[in-house]
Amino acid sequence: MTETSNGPMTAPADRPKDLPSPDDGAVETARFQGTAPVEHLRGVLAACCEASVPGVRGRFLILTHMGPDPDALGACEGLRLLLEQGFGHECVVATHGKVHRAENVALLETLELDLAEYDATDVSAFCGVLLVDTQPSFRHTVVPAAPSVLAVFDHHRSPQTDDGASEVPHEDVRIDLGATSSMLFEYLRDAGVALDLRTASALFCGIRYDTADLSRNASPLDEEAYIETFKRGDRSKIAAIDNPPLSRSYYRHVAQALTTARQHGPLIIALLGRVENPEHVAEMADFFLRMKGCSWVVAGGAFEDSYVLSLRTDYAFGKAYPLIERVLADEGSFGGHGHIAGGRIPMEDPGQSAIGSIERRLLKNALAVISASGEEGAEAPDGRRLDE
Ligand SMILES: [Mn+2]
Repeated sequence: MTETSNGPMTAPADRPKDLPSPDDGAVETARFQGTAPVEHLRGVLAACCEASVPGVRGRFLILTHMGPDPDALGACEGLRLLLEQGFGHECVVATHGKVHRAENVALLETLELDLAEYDATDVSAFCGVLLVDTQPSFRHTVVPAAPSVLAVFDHHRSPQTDDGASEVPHEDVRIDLGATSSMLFEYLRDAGVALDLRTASALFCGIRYDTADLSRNASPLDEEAYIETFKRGDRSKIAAIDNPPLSRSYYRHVAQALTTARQHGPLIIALLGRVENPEHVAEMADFFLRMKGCSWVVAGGAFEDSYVLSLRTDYAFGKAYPLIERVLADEGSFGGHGHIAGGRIPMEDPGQSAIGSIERRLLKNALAVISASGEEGAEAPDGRRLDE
């Protein structure tokens, strides 16, 4: 999940449209001293096997961030196939945290993914941990103290990649990639492992989700992976995952969001108070971004002991990451890439008054971005209702 990582700060500029995004331009790819990534990984895992005792030798644990999205799940499935079919190891994929979003639940159920509960997993039964679509230092990522993390596959920027220092023997972080699933496609391709229906479908859904069908952040590898995994995937299942049944609470949140949201010039802001499902915050952000005249959306809602924030920008407007940094103004944690960003503010007292004061601060910060950029809409502090 991009929406939970911390990252180095970029200096705010006056106009959000002109802000450089931290993922602009820079391409950081682990090179492994000229060795192909898949061969480097093979060597790291083989060395781990050699150094470990017979009971755990050759058994690896694959983990990702909490509340995994399709790219995280797709990459887990790709890595599972690589370890089992490419390297002849055993592995378990374990997830942490409930999956809420309808598309993600549909992916799990339709493809019948074999996932273990992290909390019910005996980590001492493995000789090493591999992490996908996140990094050990990111929030909302749980890694055991032992065994150690041997490999990281990710496309999110991180403080670690900036200084080049890492204790992970195989760290493949490519911020020029649209999806971690594309990276795992490359490993499987280079290892000569044939994609089965389930893995191809899972990888495809991951690439589709993170690149919006190659419309954003898509590199040539993402394009190749998208096409090849679609060819080999189960098309009726892929279609079913894309149009999942929606819960009644989804429609309740649509109604609530429509009455709560306000338009301030190019911004729609929908701060929903308490929500029944944290994924509805991101869903409402996507929903409002489609409105004509809307260039960016800030949606938020309180779930359990956190206030969850989602920010979206349209393609012409600019990157989401520097905007969420300014909307949060040093509260909580945040992350993002391209036109998507998310944040989370921990709440010690999740009562109505605490939620209200967080929402007032977020609104004030978002309006300050608009007035700094000279956009119309800042002079009407209450904004415009969407049903007017
Ligand atoms: Mn991803």
